[in-house]
Amino acid sequence: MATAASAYPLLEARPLKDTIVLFDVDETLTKARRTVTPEMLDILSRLRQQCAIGYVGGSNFVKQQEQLGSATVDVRSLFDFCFPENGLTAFRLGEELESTSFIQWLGEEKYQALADFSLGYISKLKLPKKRGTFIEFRNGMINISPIGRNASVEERDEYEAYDKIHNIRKDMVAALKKEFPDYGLTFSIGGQISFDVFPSGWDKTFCLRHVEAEKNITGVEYKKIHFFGDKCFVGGNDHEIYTDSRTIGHEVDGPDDTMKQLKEIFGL
Ligand code: M1P
Repeated sequence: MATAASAYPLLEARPLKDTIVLFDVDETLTKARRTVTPEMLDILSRLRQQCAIGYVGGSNFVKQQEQLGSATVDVRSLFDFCFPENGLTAFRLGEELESTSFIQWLGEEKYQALADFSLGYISKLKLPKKRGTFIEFRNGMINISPIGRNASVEERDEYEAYDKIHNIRKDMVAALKKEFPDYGLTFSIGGQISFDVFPSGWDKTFCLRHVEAEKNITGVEYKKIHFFGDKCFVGGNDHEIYTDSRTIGHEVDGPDDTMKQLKEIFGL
């Protein structure tokens, strides 16, 4: 699988070396859970000749490899910075950085109470369909899905429409907040069928520490940190980084809009 990034100037030699552009994944670089288009890859490649680029997604690395990479292309070769799970796992120029553990932070006992309550809550829900994997245990967070992560694309769409009417996830998040008020957790609805659970503060702004650390590695200080995302509203999983004082936020309405805005801003 291709991993080399040699087709691009060194970070310190890019024409806009004080600039980095970060992207959300679903509905920003790709349609939800779909693969990236050649057109998007082309525009990202041209942008990368000018400045550093990275993505920051809620999903884990495996899913981002599926969506942004391919069987022959390692996603880490396409971006200078890859930030799965909000940057709780991180790669710089293909190399893994120190990762941060959800279970170490929360502890086994509290985690089991949370998992047991969630599974009990889901067991009482009446939904059009239930599938499997109701809790996905990740490195830096857990992901809870009332229908289950094994749902097919069609089942996802059906669930999402049902959820919009019946507020399944919103109500479940409210119940979790009520049950565990002192856990210090954030519950973030970022996709179609699930919500992410992580310690408060471990939202997408978490990745900015890796971006800021570049000045200690190559001396490059990112003074302009652009962020493109679609869920920038309060409660959306792009909100914190979109409104952070360190970033220049751009709200998009799907991948086509991302490409349109990139062309306008960077003259690509
Ligand atoms: O990237 C947004 C979200 O994508 C997935 O959500 P869903 O499966 O509900 O569509 C998940 O990977 C979630 O963690 C992530 O935040």
